[in-house]
This record gives sequence, structure tokens and C-alpha cells, in this order.
Amino acid sequence: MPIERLEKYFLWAAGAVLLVFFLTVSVSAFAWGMQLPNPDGRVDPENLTAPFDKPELREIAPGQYEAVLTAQTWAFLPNKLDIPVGSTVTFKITSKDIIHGFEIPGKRANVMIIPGQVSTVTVKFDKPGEFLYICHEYCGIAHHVMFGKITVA
Ligand SMILES: [Cu+2]
Repeated sequence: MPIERLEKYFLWAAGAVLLVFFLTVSVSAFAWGMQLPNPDGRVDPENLTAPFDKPELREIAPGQYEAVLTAQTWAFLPNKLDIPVGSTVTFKITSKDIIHGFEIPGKRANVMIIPGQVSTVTVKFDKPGEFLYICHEYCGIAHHVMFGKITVA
């Protein structure tokens, strides 16, 4: 069966796109370790247990902090964090109600906050200053007031 020249090009292009897609997914999954969330990263949003029943910043090692946060319409708990310069903070965040977002402008921290799911992101704070963490996912009429402040000193 004869195949026209342009049809051949299209088939090769479609095959190349599929190959790139397959390679991208394979490298992400096996080389970079990106996985779908497993049950360990899940919580019951209506009945939060430790550590989310008492969200706070805690020092887990010298210069290493863990910030356990909860998000709800329209606030983060806690909404103020004071950390020393040079600290590395691992944020563990979940939502009590609806989908929110967590972003620290100027840092590589930008995750979705999904009810029942724990989102984790680690940030190093090298310089003193003040940083906001904001909800970047529209969550209702007072979405614009949903933020917290990190003071690095
Ligand atoms: Cu929001």
C-alpha cells in the first residue's frame, strides 16, 4: 500500500513526539524519582492528626527546621515564622477544606495544597529579610488576604 510523502512525514513526526513523551516520563520516574503520591503522604482533612493537629515551626537539627502548616479558607496556620539566617526549612502543608496554593515569591517554593494530601517543599534562607508565603490558587472572596510572613534574622 503506497503512503504519500507528506503522510510519511506526519507519521515520523507523530512517532518522534511519542518517543519524546515516553523518554520524558521515563527519565522523570526512574532517574529523578518523581512518583505519584502514596498513602504515606495522605491525611484525613476533617480529622487531622499529628503533626497537623498542632501546626508549628520546629527545629529538627541545628539549622534545619520543619514547618508544619495547615491551610484553610482564608488563612495559613501558623501565619508567622521566625527563622535564623542560613536555615533550611522543610514545609509540610495540607489543607483542611479546599484546594489552596503555597508560594514564596523569590524562592523555589510553589506547590498545590490539596485536602487530604501532604505537600512538601524545602527552602534555604541564606540572607536576612522578610518573605511572604501566599496562596496562589483562587480559593474564594478573601483569597487575597491569605498569606503568612517569614522573618529571617
Ligand atoms: Cu487562595
